[in-house]
Amino acid sequence: MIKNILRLYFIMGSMNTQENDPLDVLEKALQGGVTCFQLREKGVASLQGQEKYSFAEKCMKLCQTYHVPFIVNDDVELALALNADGIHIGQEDEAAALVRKKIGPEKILGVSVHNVEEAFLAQKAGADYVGIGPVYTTSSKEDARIPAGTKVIEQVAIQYPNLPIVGIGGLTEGNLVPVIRAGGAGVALISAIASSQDPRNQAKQLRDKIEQVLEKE
Ligand code: 3NM
Repeated sequence: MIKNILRLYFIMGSMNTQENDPLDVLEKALQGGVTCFQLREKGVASLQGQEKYSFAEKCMKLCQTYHVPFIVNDDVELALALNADGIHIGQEDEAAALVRKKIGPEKILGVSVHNVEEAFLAQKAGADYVGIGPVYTTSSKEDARIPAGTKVIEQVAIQYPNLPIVGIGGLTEGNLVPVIRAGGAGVALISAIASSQDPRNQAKQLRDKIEQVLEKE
């Protein structure tokens, strides 16, 4: 179940779409076939307070229209206030076990990890999936680590075959195949869709590519 929603995992904040309307980009991405959406309203120029809440609510409603899970990055209070489908946290955010306690057993919990040990701890704390990256160089995360290729994905997939993995960082239609071959259930990406002039078609092409590769695995 979780593996299916990780196939094409779109992440975006209102600051990621340049001159385009972020809600329009999100709707087109949903029409193109993204399987999950994470609101990552973070960093310079991100919305705060009531503006953030209101934008998040609009994103969630769009996701509901297209029956796509809506995940909130790092803001447990917002996720609970909206009754979002889940939350995604990094290693620097609140501890995963505490977040699991706050959100209860039903909501999706994703945790960013960078090695086998962190993956083990995330699973133990109740994570439904782990995000592993950056696979390639990314310009969408200010404090991104050094790109690690697909090595960690492969190691975690071998050690924990039942823990769903999504690869992240610099992924495009042209370079995503190794992530799936390494054992990733899917790819998470921001700019490939958010910076595209044709997000619907871009999402569709990405989704088609992923389905093709998964069929062969
Ligand atoms: N997390 P793009 S890389 C949000 O390595 C995020 O954990 C990363 O954006 C990690 O698809 C990243 O534009 C940014 O490279 C991904």
